[in-house]
Amino acid sequence: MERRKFIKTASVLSAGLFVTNAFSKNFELKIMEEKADNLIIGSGYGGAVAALRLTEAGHKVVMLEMGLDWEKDNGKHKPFSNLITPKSNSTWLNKKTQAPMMNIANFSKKFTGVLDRMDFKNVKVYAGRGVGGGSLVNGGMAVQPQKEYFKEIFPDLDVEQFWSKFFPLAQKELEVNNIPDEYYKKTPYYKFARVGESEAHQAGFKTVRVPNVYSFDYMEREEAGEVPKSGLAKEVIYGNNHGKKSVDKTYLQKAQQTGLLTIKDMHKVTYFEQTDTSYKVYVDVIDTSGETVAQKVITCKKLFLNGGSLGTTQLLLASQAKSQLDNFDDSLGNYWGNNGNIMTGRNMVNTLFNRVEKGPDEGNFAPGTGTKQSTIPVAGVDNWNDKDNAFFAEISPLPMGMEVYTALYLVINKVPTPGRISYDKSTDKIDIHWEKENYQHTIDNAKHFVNKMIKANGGTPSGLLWDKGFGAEICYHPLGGAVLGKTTDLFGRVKGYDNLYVTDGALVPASIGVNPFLTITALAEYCMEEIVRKDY
Ligand code: FAE
Repeated sequence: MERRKFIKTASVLSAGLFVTNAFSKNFELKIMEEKADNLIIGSGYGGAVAALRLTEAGHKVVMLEMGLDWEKDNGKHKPFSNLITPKSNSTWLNKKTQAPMMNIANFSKKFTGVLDRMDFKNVKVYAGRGVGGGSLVNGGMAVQPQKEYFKEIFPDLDVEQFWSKFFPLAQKELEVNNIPDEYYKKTPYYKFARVGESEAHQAGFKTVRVPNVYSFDYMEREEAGEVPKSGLAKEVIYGNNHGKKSVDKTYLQKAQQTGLLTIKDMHKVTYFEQTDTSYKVYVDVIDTSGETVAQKVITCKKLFLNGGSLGTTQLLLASQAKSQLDNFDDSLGNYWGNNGNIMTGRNMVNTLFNRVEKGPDEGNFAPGTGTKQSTIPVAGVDNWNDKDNAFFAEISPLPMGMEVYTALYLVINKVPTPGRISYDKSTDKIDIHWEKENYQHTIDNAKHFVNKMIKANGGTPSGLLWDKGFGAEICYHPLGGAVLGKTTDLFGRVKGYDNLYVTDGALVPASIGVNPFLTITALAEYCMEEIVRKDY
């Protein structure tokens, strides 16, 4: 019905003209027809890699993004908010912030802010909105997975080629760097991480230092007072105003320099259909309150879906249902997972005296995790090789501007039993089927970790946070739904359809064992190399 409504109006149009959509609930809604050779939906990691590799090879690209281009009109909707005093630009179309904790801010109006949360039974999925996608809101941790686990997840890929070519390429293009050891050891802003590492060692765990896309050169200058502060001024999940190399500053900037990339923000794709030689893509153009102000039908030769795990899977399932696309592989919507995400914490108050006397680093520390904390994580607890309790725990900051005596962790686990995404045509919404069997092991592993930390260092679980201290609902790393080698071929070409591609987090089946964007970028590089070479 919706499709007929849209097409009936659009079919009387010639390219580029406006008309009134008399069938729409909004009487004055305009519909436009446009054309593109290559259309990319979504401007996160997958979309950014596709844009650079296509434009570099001389192909014109139009990219659609449902969120704002935060840099347009001289950054009119910036600065981004910090964690403590968020404004409406922090949050995607909600009058209250939706962070994993500390949601005290209310706004008079909804705004197309930078951080979105999509709530389902048992899981709340976070995503970045705007040109740059998740790279705008994430912590920048650029972690390479364990080789053995990568092999297990992608048995058909040439692992050596990934290690020698695609991971280094992704690291170079994303401008990954490491925190200098000297700086890490002396700055008060990383006391929380040093304490975290030291306590983990006391508990018998191994820790690793983790590369990041936040410029540590910039951060040192922040601390010296030479440049405006960002990572050292509580900015991260609501966007960084400085310092972080989000993909709008790397891949997309390079693609734009070719002169062949056009990015259209505030363009929310609803579904697509196939004609004999092309795809017709249906788009709602929205304003900053989320209202649809115009509609478009964009006809393209090649269509690249890069809306992230949930966005891409929703577009495929919605198009299957509304446009009778019957050739998709049965795996579509399956192999979804939260990368084993669970947040947990440890309350350190009763460790105060321990720490003063003989605490970590031979008593160099005053108690607690510090009043000054960088928002950019650089260390993790690597327990991946423990067969019974395999996990990787990011040592996360909790920059409240005062000593909170709380250690915070984002724990990443395997996902032995993946979930599934379904689509309901009557509501035009997806659902995630995610039950205890999918995530109970993440709670068990997090308990094992926190209990060992408490035994060695004192403290208690952070009972006031989440469900008795274990936030198994919080998902920063949605993965899967249109998986490589199943819903697509081994290079991201959607099975059953020509000229239709997926090159984002939807390709990764449920988990990758570490924070995922470096892997998503490397996979996109690998897919695009083949697609540019063979399909043009
Ligand atoms: P993504 O970056 O989500 O990009 C998809 C884009 O498509 C978005 O801009 C959407 O607005 C847009 N879009 C979706 N649907 C539509 C539509 N229908 N029409 C038009 N546009 C659409 O996808 N990962 C790490 O590796 N390290 C970290 O430190 C880290 N920290 C994180 C912290 C937070 C708070 C969050 C939320 C995530 C974090 N992640 C981290 C995860 C990482 O950002 C995520 O895996 C990638 O961004 C996924 O990349 P994709 O290209 O798949």
